[in-house]
Amino acid sequence: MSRLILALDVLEREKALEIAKKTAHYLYAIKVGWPLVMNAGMGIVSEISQFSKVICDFKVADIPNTTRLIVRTTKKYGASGIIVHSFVGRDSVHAAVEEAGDMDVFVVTEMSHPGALDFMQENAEKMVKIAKEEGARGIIAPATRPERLRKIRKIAGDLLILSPGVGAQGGKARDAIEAGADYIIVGRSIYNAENPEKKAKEIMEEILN
Ligand code: NUP
Repeated sequence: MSRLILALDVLEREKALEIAKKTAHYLYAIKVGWPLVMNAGMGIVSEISQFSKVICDFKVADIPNTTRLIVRTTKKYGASGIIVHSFVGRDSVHAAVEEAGDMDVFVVTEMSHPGALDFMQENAEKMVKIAKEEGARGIIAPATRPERLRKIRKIAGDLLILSPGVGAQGGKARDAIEAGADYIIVGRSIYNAENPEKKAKEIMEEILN
């Protein structure tokens, strides 16, 4: 099975659907975030859900009640997963997992960009612990820092690790898999490629077991 997740951060509904349909058979899931939803509406989540798993990257960072409302609405549109922040605290992650039911919750730990060193890195292990103890399905950890990924893998137990930062941010897919990622998230390298389908196939093959 594919271990590749496409980050579909394009701004037009038609372009999003075209790339999604052409690449879906090489993917584990399609990740949809604010850039696409703000332009195409939440209906795009339902449309893509017809032929692919959709993970909504909403990086929810709010009080438990608001978190519940966002998670419930995301589920209503047919998403198979949602990404939430954990720096807001255990109660918000708890609310997300409880409200999600059979929808997967993925918790952000240390992010992939340089700014993650300002606050996130020193708290990453606590965030992994919260994800584990609150019953999340997985976590997000950086392909840009394989050594950190390796460390996080050691304490993550059964949690799935989804790893962004490959390609445009400088990380390498194979390195991230070797450091313990279960799935690789790739955006620009695929959707900006001349042939997104071919590129998705290439990366998918690179990270086959
Ligand atoms: O730590 C994170 N880093 C990251 O890049 C957590 C994320 N969710 N992302 C997302 O992954 C980011 O918002 C984008 O949707 C995708 C990476 O895209 P690209 O750098 O491959 O274009």
